[in-house]
Amino acid sequence: MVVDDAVTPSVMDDVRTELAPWLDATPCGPDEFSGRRTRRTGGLVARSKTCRELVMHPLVLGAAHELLKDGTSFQLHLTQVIAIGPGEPAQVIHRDQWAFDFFPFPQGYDVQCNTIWAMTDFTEENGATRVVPGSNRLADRLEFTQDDTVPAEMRKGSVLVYSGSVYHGGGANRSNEVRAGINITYNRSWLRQEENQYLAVPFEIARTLPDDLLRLIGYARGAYALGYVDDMRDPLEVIKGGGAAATGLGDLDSVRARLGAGGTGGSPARVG
Ligand SMILES: O=C(O)CCC(=O)C(=O)O
Ligand SMILES: [Fe+2]
Repeated sequence: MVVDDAVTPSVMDDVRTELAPWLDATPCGPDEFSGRRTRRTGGLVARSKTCRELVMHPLVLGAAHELLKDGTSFQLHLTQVIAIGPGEPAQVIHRDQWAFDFFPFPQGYDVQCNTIWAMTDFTEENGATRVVPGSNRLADRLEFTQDDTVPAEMRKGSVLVYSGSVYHGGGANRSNEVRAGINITYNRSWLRQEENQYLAVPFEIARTLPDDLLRLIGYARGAYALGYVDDMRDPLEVIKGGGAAATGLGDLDSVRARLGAGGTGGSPARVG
């Protein structure tokens, strides 16, 4: 699904200004999947204030909540500017959830909600993301050709939202310009994050971030107990101190409600 003009183009100009030193310094990818003419720049929560707003965009969080609401919570999975240079061939068509060691999640059970924000216009010619529509309902480990796909063309400031089960890939860039997108993805908080937020966001920066963003990037317990610190302390309490969060395990009432509902939902998902 593409949400047209989710932010104004000037927001993307701000991102570019904030990230300029890192974008310029990023080398091209080491292999075909990363793209030998493609630069991938991460650490966006630490490096760009405006990217924090994209990470927390209510429309996207709403979509992630809706997709993953049968679980207790979700978290930020990765942040990455993907700048596809001229002459880059099309990326192999894949599912992003294959990152989890190709675990065969049950059909219809999504573990990831993904976005690609258009930092430049996305056109068929410059390498707009190629998507196989409806492929979240198909079997796993399928192979597709580019003919099976459609380009997610969109204006700068628009955002493509897709689940980890949708087959897709970066398009071939047949233009003379760089196609830049901001890949920001979310996953169930009982899974490992692809980008290590604890190391990508230096502690000195992390402790200045608002609580809701910190929880989303991983300073929270996933489900009931995952990710507590030493004497069952809440990670937010550890980083901020001063009773920022109650010490103890997760929200037991919500866990009980889920058990009561047969362990298949029944309680609202929390962000973070
Ligand atoms: O840049 C794009 O359009 C998509 C890239 C992609 O799907 C990936 O690297 O996993
Ligand atoms: Fe992908």
